[in-house]
Amino acid sequence: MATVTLYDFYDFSSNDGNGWSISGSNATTINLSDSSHQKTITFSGSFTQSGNSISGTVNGLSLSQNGTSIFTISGLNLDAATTQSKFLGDNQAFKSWLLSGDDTFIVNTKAMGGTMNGYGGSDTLVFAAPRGDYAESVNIVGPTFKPTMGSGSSGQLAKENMSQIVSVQNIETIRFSDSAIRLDSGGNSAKTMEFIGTVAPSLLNDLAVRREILKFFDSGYSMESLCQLALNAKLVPTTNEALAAAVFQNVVGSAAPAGTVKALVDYIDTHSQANFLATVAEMHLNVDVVGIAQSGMSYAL
Ligand SMILES: [Ca+2]
Repeated sequence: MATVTLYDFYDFSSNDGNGWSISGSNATTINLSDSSHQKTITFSGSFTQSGNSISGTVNGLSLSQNGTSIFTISGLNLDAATTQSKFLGDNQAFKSWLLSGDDTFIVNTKAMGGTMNGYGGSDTLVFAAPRGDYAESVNIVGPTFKPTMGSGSSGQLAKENMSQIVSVQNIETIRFSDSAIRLDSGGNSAKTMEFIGTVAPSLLNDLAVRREILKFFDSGYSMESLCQLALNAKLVPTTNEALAAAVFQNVVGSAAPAGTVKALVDYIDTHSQANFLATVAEMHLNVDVVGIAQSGMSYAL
């Protein structure tokens, strides 16, 4: 679980080239320079060096170019010998390994452009300003947002005060100072909207409710187990007839005909109230899951 602070744009899918050599080291720092002596990578931690072999622990990593910091990574806890071996191997495989956990990427520059790749884990890209500050320049459905979020968690984000487009890959959450967007389309964001749409559709646009429901799915609740929780808390009627009528009204938007209520009650009798709720939710009758897949789901912090 690393925290990456970007002082300039850096594409973690890129290749830094080879020819790195140690330019200085002590018990807490190892500096490496590339063959052109323009880039410096600094590993920080606690180290013991014996010839070319390094042992100990890596806690941080930073890259600078011509004396200007590009990024720093903190929060690492890596075996130094393994890190050395990975670093000397394939360049991209090293970054994929380094960023395989749940990482936070803090944007501390306007010089963003290109691809942000979070690799494995659940990764968050953080912008410093409130979402409202970006309302005219970053709008998830507007002209300056490039709505090409495909399946999974890829997409593009453009800011007016960033002249270039930021593409994200393997980034699950984009966070502003006051709200966030979850990009894991088909995952917990869609389930959150399906659940609210079934249980309390008047709250679909409540960003704080979305946050609270999302927490349940993020912590491992299934749709059916969360529906059971809603029943236990009496968020929905608990007699079969009233439940069937209420859920039909919620997802269809009009009262259910008597025959339909009877058919739904028959379903509940042979399954369960929670199973009925979950089954209806996963039909996403009143939730645009395609739109969520394309644009993500906004929620409150
Ligand atoms: Ca990651």
